[in-house]
Amino acid sequence: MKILHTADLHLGQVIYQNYDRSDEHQHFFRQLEQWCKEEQPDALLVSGDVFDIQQPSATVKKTFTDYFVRLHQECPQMHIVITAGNHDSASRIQADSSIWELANAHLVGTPPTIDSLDNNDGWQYNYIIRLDSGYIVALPYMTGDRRNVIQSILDKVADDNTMRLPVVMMAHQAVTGLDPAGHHFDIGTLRTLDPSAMGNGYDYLALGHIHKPQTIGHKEDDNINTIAAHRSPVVRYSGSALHVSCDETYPHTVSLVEIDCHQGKVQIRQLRIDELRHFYVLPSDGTSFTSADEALESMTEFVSKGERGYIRFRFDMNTDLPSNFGQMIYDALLPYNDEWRYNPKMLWTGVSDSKDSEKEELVFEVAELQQMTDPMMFIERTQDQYPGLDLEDVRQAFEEVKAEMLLLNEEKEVKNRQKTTAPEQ
Ligand SMILES: [Mn+2]
Repeated sequence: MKILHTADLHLGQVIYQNYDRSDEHQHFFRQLEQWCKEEQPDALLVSGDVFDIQQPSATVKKTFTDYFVRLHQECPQMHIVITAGNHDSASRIQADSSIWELANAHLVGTPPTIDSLDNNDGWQYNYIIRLDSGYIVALPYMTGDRRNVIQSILDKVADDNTMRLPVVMMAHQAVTGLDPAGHHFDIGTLRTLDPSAMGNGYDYLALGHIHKPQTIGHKEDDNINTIAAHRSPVVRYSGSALHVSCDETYPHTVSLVEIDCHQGKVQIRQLRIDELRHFYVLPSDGTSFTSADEALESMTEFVSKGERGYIRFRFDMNTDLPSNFGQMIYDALLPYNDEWRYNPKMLWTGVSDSKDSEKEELVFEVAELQQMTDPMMFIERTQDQYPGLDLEDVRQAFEEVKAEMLLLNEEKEVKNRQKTTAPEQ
């Protein structure tokens, strides 16, 4: 069984509040198409975060359709499997699934629930795609530990798999042991699941969510030029299609995975993605600018030598920048028609002369915010910005709201039960 594994496309991403990345995505899809044609995989897997936001614009939806229809036309035998990530709307991905079946594409948006286990209607088969060469278990983004639900699906596969065909499972999940390089969340706040919570019975777990390509427990796979061979089971992040932020300084790849049989050998080859725009930090020699003029001059020279990219500056902490510095840079880049772009989040080095100049801003990543279920976590981490706030008061208020909501829910349930037990008319 041969698969191409990618994830975290983030179609429609707007970077630095300003820049549309559709040409960068187009550049990625051209490469993906070429790889599909050359390698003829049995399936192309996209493990979640297809879109950057839950309700992408009509233009972004059209590019999604155009790209995947084209991939299908070029490789009609290839199955395309797309699952929803935490950035996607589960129900919107699911809503289009039946029409996509006509293009040999399987879209899975809505996850199974804990209650699914009480059902005996074969719900597990909604997540199982049976190919001639093996099985794909397509799990979209789920919250919490669902190991019983997942195992129940894998057990159905095991029952059917008398020919010992390879089993690939997809998920969008942070697992223990991952390297979060390039993400803003620090590992303490990231909710990770132990890989054992993903059940037993798969040979390759095709993960999405973390943007750095990596095989869990096999650091040596970071070398993108070697062909890795491991015994089943293998747990791997393909990494994202584009550099989603400038902090992702490692190369991005698509994983080409071959599995000989169930519980057999898993071989991984990485296909290096060429980026349309690279991320640059100036000065490129590792020093820091000490004046706005110096930065502007250096940038003008730098961009005249290349075609396109993202520019970010490194300044000494004590540099006095004019308040219109950003505007100066945007103006200087105007003739380049968005080919050269500006990342206004600067890097600061050195020690500040004055103690009160707090230049480091607290930043949350979107994915981290979406996974934050406790509002107190957010408030605690931003409390510096609200000096007058009594955290105990706020905590108390949330507790009251929570209790009130529980009560309302109970009342609603009681009413529903009364309705269903009432005799039929
Ligand atoms: Mn994600």
